[in-house]
Amino acid sequence: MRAALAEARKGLGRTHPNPAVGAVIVSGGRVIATGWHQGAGLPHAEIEALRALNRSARGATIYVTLEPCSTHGRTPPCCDAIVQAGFSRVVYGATDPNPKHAGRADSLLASHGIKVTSGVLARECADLNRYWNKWIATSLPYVVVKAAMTLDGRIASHPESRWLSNAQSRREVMNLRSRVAAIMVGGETVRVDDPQLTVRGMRIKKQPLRVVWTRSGNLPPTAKILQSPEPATIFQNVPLSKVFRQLGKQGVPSILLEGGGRLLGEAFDRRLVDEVCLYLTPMIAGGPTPTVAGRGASTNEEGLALEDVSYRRIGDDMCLMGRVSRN
Ligand code: AOF
Ligand code: ZN
Repeated sequence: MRAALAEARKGLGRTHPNPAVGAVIVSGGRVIATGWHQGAGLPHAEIEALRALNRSARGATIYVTLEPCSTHGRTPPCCDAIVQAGFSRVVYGATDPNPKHAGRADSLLASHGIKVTSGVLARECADLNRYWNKWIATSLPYVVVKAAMTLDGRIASHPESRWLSNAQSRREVMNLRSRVAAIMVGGETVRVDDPQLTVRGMRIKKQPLRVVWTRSGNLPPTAKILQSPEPATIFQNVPLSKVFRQLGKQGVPSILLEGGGRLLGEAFDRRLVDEVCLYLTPMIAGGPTPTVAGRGASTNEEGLALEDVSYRRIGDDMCLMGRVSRN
């Protein structure tokens, strides 16, 4: 299953609005084929592994990170292919949260005499697709906040900030961008920072959709985000929850919010954030540019608690990641 997870990771960020899935075929204790899902409309991981197999699958075991699908979507059901190929055993990790498939594979495969083991490394397998898991179950995108800030919580994104010269932090941000379907900023960030919001320095299949949330609609026509590769989508004067709902319906499973303070303030005030990724630079800025503005919390209890928090050192910077606690 670890090998199947490694296969699945190859698809991270490339499969929207489908999940990243990996599969490994094993016979006589040896891996005889591997496969991963490369994009919506393309064969599922199980089929990719079968295609890579240069012999019969009869009697073999297939390991898949996600429960094999059982109905027709853009492609035929993998359960059928597994039965036809003659596998004697299926081992999968996460149950498919897609209501069309959820929990149906076990009895379907068992009725053909196939031994099924589920839940192997289930946490890792589900975690890999945590963005997609939310979207497929709710039609709402998974919202990640990324911000670079000083120790006193001020925005640290201006070009001269030391953080931007930290090559590793930069690479990580590109990596994060490459895994989401859309990147969004507020109008003020466009006016002040004029960001490109593209993935650079790595090979990707498609640039994420770029989105601007603005109250005034007052954006400089020369702004980079309004130029190539494709002009940004602009939402003017639309409540944020409605923006997310609309993007979710359009097939955007994940959104990265990159500031500024007003956008993040609104997102946190309305409890629309699922995960945060903060880069802290050892610098005190002071002054009036909070990373997160908005109404804010008046008590600690009202504040948003994070869980599954990790702290990583990157040179002199620190990267803090955590998920918004739903309790
Ligand atoms: C994938 N890749 O390897 C597996 C998936 O429209 P389709 O035919 O591509 O079906 C998409 C659904 O299939 C998806 O929502 C998920 O529930 C299931 N399994 N999907 O994209 C895969 N195994
Ligand atoms: Zn499938």
